[in-house]
Amino acid sequence: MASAEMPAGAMPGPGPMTDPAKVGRWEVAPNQFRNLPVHTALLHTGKVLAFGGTGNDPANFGHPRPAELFSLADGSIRSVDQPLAGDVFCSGHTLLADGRLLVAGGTYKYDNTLAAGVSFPPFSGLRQSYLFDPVAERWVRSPDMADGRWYPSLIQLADDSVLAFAGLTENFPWVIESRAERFELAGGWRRDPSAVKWLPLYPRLHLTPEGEVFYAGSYNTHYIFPFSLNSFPTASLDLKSGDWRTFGLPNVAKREEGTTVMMALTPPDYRARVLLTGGGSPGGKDPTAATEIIDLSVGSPHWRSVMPMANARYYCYAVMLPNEHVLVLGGKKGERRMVMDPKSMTGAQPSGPAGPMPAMGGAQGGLPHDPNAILDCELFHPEDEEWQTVAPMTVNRVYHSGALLLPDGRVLATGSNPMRGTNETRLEIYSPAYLFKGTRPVIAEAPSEVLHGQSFKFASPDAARIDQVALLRASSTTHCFSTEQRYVGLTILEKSDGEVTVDVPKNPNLLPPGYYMLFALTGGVPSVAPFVRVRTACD
Ligand SMILES: [Cu+2]
Repeated sequence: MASAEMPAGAMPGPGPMTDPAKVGRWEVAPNQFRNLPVHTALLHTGKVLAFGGTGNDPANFGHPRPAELFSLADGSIRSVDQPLAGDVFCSGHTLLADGRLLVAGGTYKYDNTLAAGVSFPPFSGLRQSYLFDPVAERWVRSPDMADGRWYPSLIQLADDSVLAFAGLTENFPWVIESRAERFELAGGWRRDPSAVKWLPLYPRLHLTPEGEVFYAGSYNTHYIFPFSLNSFPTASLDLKSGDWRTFGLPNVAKREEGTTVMMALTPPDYRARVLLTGGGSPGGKDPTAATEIIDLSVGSPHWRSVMPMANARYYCYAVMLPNEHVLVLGGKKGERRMVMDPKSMTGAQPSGPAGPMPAMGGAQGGLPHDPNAILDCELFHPEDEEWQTVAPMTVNRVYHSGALLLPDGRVLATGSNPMRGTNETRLEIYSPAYLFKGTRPVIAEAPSEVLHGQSFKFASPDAARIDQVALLRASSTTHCFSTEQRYVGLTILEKSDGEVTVDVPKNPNLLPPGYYMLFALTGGVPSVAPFVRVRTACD
């Protein structure tokens, strides 16, 4: 019998680890970036912006590499051929209410030398800031910050102002900046006296429904002198009073290069819970699988240990999915520094398909596999607080990588920079199991803008079957986290023939203004999401 006619039963069927309806499936995209995508953002125009400035390569200093745009519609990638005056490598960023990306800080100088042979700290921070306009697809320079910031976190607040926290400053003594600065489109940057605190580099920050800025106990502090790890307990800033409430260290406190995410905020109570997982101690020692949840809706919030991941991960990403599950991907166990020693590799991976020649120096695309890199991905199920191992990636994602939810319900993984000048430029896209479970509901038509505190209707031929509706924030990410990733469930008020009516929460701290993906689900299977702009009635 010719193999083409072989009955299905004669072949081994898909096992639990290969059945896409159970574990999903990864696919490497046909095109790849030219430059290292240290920073990525999902734009409401259906493109992913990727940029890395000098991309951790001092050879590029003085001529940072251009940003690139990956089109979700046709998979093409093009450069934004617009040189910037400053180096946005290791900047902070967040999307604004109008869909522009605010980028601030970055690299002012590589490899500072304090004394002969002593390099400390290795970087100093840029004061510049930029806005990327997704419609014009151009950068516009914004006013400078008062302080340089290398590894800052930017967080958008309910009024569309942005706070920049932490970062190494421009000049000696390069202290980790304790003063936050606030950005407003109308007035640029000013120091914010209500937000003073020593925070580690790239503090994982989340805006709570109560309007507080919550520091979730993970960071990227390679250099904690003169501060000890114990100086950075989990804490929450009341923006009105300027007071920080501290909640102590996580149960496993060494969380460098770990990740945090605000879990799904769902009606009626929209309880705020933050998930913390992965990380380790500086240099990649003590990688952990430990996972903890803090419930910010209770009187005395505290970290509660839950089931650990199957893999310890130093560098990893958490991506909120439309069915409330959290996908964790990437990272590695073992030391942070990876030697690109052929003897330590387990066979070369196929390099990416033919395309434009990569432009940066050093090894490109198709990097060999580091045996310490974790290819298996894991899904956290919030209903029983258990992890499920799902389909493995084929491309390593370690330092300077990224991951974003896409409006079609898939997840994009980008970047990886195991050592200077060695750049992973392939993109790999995950289709979760829910895309292999039958017909997806369809949103035929939705409003382009909705208002806080008002209901709206969207058209769907599947209206009667829709049992879950959620807004997921279009977000930007770098260095293992995103301050703006957010899942806000909507109450279904009415389902009629071909139409669903839902309620938009009134509270802009719960639902900060900006672009969201509107997902409708039936039995956990999501639609493709149109972008919807959430506005406050008076903005
Ligand atoms: Cu970095």
